[in-house]
Amino acid sequence: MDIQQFAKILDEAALHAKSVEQLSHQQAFSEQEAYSIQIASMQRRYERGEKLIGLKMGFTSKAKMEQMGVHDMIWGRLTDRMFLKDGDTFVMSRGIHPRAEPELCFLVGKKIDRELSLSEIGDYIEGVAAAVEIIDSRYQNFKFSLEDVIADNCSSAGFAVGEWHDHNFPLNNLDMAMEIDGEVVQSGSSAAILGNPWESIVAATRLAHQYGQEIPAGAYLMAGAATPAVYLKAGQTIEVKVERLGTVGFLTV
Ligand code: OOG
Ligand code: MG
Repeated sequence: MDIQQFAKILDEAALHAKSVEQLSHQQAFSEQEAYSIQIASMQRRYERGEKLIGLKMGFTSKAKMEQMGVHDMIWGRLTDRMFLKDGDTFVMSRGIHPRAEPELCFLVGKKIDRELSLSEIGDYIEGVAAAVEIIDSRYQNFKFSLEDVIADNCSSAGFAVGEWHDHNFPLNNLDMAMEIDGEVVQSGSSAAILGNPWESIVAATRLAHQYGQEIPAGAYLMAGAATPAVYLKAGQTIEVKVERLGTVGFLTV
């Protein structure tokens, strides 16, 4: 199979906001190969000047796995082009069929170059914040296999992070809600994220290490959505509210 060719298809789909057929319909490929396609497509972005600024976990909640019909955790890469400041505007025409989902984000304080245990992880993390992720599958109808979505950098398209907070309190049972134009469209608990969002960060260190990706100090780590994602339309105000962590959001045009 041609890793570079698949990487180009996905990169151009994202660049031109034009959906493509699932790659796995053309040819089956393994999870390992899917991560190689992800790296090759990200390489094309780095060559255009995008900078890697963090990693994200996906399918760390049952709600997300059930919504998308997949059954394993995945991880992807976040770049500076995806970053939104709180209150920023997301231009819908930059995406194909963008959706938003409520998350938590962690700030890495010290370089991580191995798998960390739950008891170690707090020492490497400097802060935690309410976050909202924008996902935008490059595949038609937002439909994919696990391998397809990995190759597509886990649908990553944008993310906004609220104010950083100290993390020395339990994160395993915080109310989380997403509002669109002031109406609650999704609500749940941080417990939906692997029972405890710290487990997602442990998994991120394991997977990053397994695939040879160092996590530098200053990196953002998105823990994965607590609820299903919701399609966006132009002219909306999206806000995620997390107990003890506050609010973060963006507008669409
Ligand atoms: C894949 C991305 C999954 C999450 O938080 O679970 C994800 C998708 O749903 O298209 O970001
Ligand atoms: Mg997500």
